[in-house]
Amino acid sequence: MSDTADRVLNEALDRAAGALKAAKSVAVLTGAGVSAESGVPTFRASDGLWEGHRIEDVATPTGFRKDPGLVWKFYNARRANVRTVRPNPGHLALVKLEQRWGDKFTLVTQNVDGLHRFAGSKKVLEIHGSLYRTRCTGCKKIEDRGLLDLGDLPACPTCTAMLRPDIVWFHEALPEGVWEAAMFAAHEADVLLVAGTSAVVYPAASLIPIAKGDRSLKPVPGTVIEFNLTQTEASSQADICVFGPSGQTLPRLCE
Ligand code: BV8
Ligand code: ZN
Repeated sequence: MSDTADRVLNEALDRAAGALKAAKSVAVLTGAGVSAESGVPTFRASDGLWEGHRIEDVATPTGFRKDPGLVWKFYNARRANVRTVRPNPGHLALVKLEQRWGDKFTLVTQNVDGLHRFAGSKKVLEIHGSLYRTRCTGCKKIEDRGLLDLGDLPACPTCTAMLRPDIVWFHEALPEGVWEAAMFAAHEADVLLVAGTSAVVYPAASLIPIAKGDRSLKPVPGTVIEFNLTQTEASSQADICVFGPSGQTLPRLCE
């Protein structure tokens, strides 16, 4: 990395460490980028997950109704990929930060790969669901099924109706309670770390203005610190932007 880039990075990290030092409560919003260095493909990069599959076909209720076999093929492939990956130093750094702030630390993730839990994070709000869980289209039972291949049309062991991944698809509401907890954490946060997300998906991305107090009475606006490789929709709202791979930049906060 050039001297200038190095200096800019170190300055941003010093400012981020300073903001964190003064913070009584911290919230984090992560996206696919924090799992990229573990080998989990992101969504909107050139080799993104959506390549070869239109969102409508694999990540909407209509797509599932139309061709549940295709949707299960897509999700079984992602479950197979996640079986082979491990948390990276970015996930582990967030575990350390949680240990420092205890119950004043809330990790909100858009990721469904379970890597934050695998790394040891305790309080993880999975606002888009989880690859590990299935939900029955009949009796609505939600079960943790691990990552085994469930075949292309798995049936509910209780009522034999078709199972679906317990994932929030587009045009679906986020899980009751989980989303409210995420909004509360962002509202209460003195610092919101936004790591590895393009910040284009809503309502997840609205945690950023909520943390800043843009739309509600928040005594002191929260400080938003972005960790990404490049500029995103979050960058213009961030107080500090730390550009670099999160597997290298997040651990610097724990030094
Ligand atoms: C809903 C599950 C209503 C699938 C996903 C305004 C308000 C509310 C809704 C909307 C709105 N505007 C539009 C909408 C509709 C829609 C939406 O947001 N559309 C977008 C595309 C415009 N939202 C919805 O439909 C939501 N539901 O609104 O319901 C409702 C309400 C009540 C009752 C009924 C209905 C549901 C959204 C959830 C969709 N499901 N996932 C699955 O995972 O299989 S979203 C999907 O995108 C993933 O969850 C993913 O996590 C998420 C966001 O993507 P990112 O994580 O950011 O990944 P991406 O590839 O985009 O970016 C990666 C970033 O990492 C990049 O910036 C890259 O630079 C960076 N990076 C890469 N490597 C590294 C790195 N950074 C650091 N280090 C690295 N090494
Ligand atoms: Zn059932």
